[in-house]
Amino acid sequence: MVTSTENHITSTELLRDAEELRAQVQLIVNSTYVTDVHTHIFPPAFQHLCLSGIDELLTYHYLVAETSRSANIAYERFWRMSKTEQADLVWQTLFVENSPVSEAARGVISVLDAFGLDTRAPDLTEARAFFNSRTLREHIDQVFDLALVSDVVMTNDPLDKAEVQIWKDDIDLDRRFRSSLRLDSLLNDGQRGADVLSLRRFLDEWIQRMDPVYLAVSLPAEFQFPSDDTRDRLLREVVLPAAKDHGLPLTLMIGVRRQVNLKLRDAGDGMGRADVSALERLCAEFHDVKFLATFLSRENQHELCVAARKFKNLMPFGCWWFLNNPSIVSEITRERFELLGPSFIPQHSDARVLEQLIYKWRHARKEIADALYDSYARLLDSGRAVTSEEISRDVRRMFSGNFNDWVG
Ligand code: HDL
Ligand code: ZN
Repeated sequence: MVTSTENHITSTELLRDAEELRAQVQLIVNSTYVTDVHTHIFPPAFQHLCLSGIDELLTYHYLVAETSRSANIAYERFWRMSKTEQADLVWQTLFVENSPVSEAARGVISVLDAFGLDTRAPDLTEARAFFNSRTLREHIDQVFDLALVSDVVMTNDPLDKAEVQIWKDDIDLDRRFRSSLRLDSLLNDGQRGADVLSLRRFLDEWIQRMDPVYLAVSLPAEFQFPSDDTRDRLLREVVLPAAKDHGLPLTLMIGVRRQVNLKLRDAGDGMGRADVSALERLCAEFHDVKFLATFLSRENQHELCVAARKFKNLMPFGCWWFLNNPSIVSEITRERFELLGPSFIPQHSDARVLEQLIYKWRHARKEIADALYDSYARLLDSGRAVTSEEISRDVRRMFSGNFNDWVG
C-alpha cells in the first residue's frame, strides 16, 4: 500500500536493500518539517530584534570570535567599526584570505548557495543587493520553506527593556513564532533577598502576556542542586511551583561559563563540564514537572542520555552551541539512538539571524539522516527491516511529536 503524506511517498513495503533504505531515510528526513525548539529569532513585529541579511549573518558572534583569531585587529578597534565594516572584515578574513571551513563560516556559504548567490564573491556587493531587495514577510516565508521549519520557539526575556516595550504594545504575533519565558536575569543575576511573592506575581503576569510554551534558563557549569544559594530558593519557591501551576515544562541549558573573555562581548562566553547528577536530583524531587535539558559539554551529553533513561520527565534536546558541529552532532545523535531510541529531540538551531535556519537545519539533517540510516541498517543486519511509513513516523516524532507532546 502506497500513500503520500507531507509531500513524500510512504509505503508499507519492507526496505531490505541498503541503498533503497538510505534513499528513503534521506528523502523523509529532508522533506519532514521540523519544530525548532530553541532560537533567538523574532518576527518583524519585534522591530530591531528581527535580524536578517548578510551583515547580520557575518557579524554573528561565532564568526566574530573566529575573525579575532585570524585578523590582525585589536578588539576595541573592531567594536568601533560599523556593522558594515565589521561584515566586510569578516568576509575578507574568513572567506577570502582563508577557506571558510569552520561550521559557522560554512553556514554562511550554505545560505548564499541556497539563494543562488556567488559563494566565492570577492566582496559583499551582490549579497547586500540581494538581501536588501527582499520584502521581509516574503523572505521569512521563503526561509521557513527552504529550511523546512514549521514553527520556532523564540527566547523572550521579560527583563529585557527593549523587548518588554514591544510586548506592552500588544503585538500581532506571527503564529510560527512561539514564545518561551527566559529566566536567566531572574535566576542568575542574584536576586538576593528578592521577595518571593512579588517574583511569582511577576512570573504569572508575563506567562499571561507571553503564553510561553516553556520556562527556560541557562545555568553555569558549576550548577548544583540542591544548593543553599539564592537560585535554589527561587527555583523551589517561585519557578517550579509556577511551572507546575501553569503546566509548563522547564527547559535547562547547562554548562555555560559567561564572559570568559569580556573583550569579545557576546562572543566571549565559554563552556565547562557540569554535574548531571544535579539534574537527576531535580527530576527526582520534582517528578511531576517536565524538563527539557541540554548540556554544553560533549561528555555531559552521554551522561544526559543515561539520566533520561532513569527519568521519563526528562527530555534531552539539541546539540547546543559549541556542540553544533557535524563531528559532534553525529556522535551525540548516534549515542541517543543507541540509548533512547526515538524518544528525544535531535536538534534545535539556536538561530539568531533568520537565514541561519537554512544552514543549521540543512547541516543537521545530513547528520541526523546518516545516524538514522545506520540505526536502521544495523536493525536490518540484526534481522528486522523497516518500511518508509515507519521511518516517517519515527522522524515526525523526533522533529515535532516529542516536543509538541511535551509542551501539550
Ligand atoms: O544561552 C543561550 O541561549 C545560548 O544559546 C546563547 O544565546 C549563545 O550565545 C548562542 O547563541 N549559542 O548558540
Ligand atoms: Zn540559545
